Amino acid sequence: MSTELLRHKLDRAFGHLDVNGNGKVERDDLLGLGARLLIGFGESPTSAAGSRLVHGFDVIWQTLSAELDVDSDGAISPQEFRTGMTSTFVEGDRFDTVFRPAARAVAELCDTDGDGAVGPEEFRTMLSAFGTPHGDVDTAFARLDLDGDGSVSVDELVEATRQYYTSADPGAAGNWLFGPL
Ligand SMILES: [Ca+2]
Ligand SMILES: [Ca+2]
Ligand SMILES: [Ca+2]
Repeated sequence: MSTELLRHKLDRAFGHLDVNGNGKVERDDLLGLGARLLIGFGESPTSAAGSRLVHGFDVIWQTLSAELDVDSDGAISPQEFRTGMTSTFVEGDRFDTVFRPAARAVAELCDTDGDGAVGPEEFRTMLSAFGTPHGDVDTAFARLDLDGDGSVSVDELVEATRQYYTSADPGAAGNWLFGPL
């Protein structure tokens, strides 16, 4: 177990969420990330999959601001993020109620043909929304495709998300969700 590893992953996650790069995570960042995913997949925000995603990101923002924004300035600083993510989702075990539905909404958006599996192209579209360099995407996909059949199931993707944000196990496949650490 490595708390250093988890801290490193959370710092990277902060970078994913700070979409406009101003050093803090605000509501606009979450909306921006959701919009990037919708545009990437050509999905309307009012479709069933689109509205699940928009709702999921809204719930995440509501929760992050309620739990993590300790000084109530409407923004989450890197320090607030690191401390709050650990107490709320790693030790506090709130992942399943808050993150899991949003992770599932993202995974289902990626599964464009609805067969329960995400292929390399769909995965590439997802990771480009999170800013992962193109050269790292195939490495990440190979690590997540545990049985090597060329696809990652929606369930595996949701579990990988949980591992990325909450696991301190250096051997967790989900550490590779956004490419090499
Ligand atoms: Ca920001
Ligand atoms: Ca704050
Ligand atoms: Ca597979």
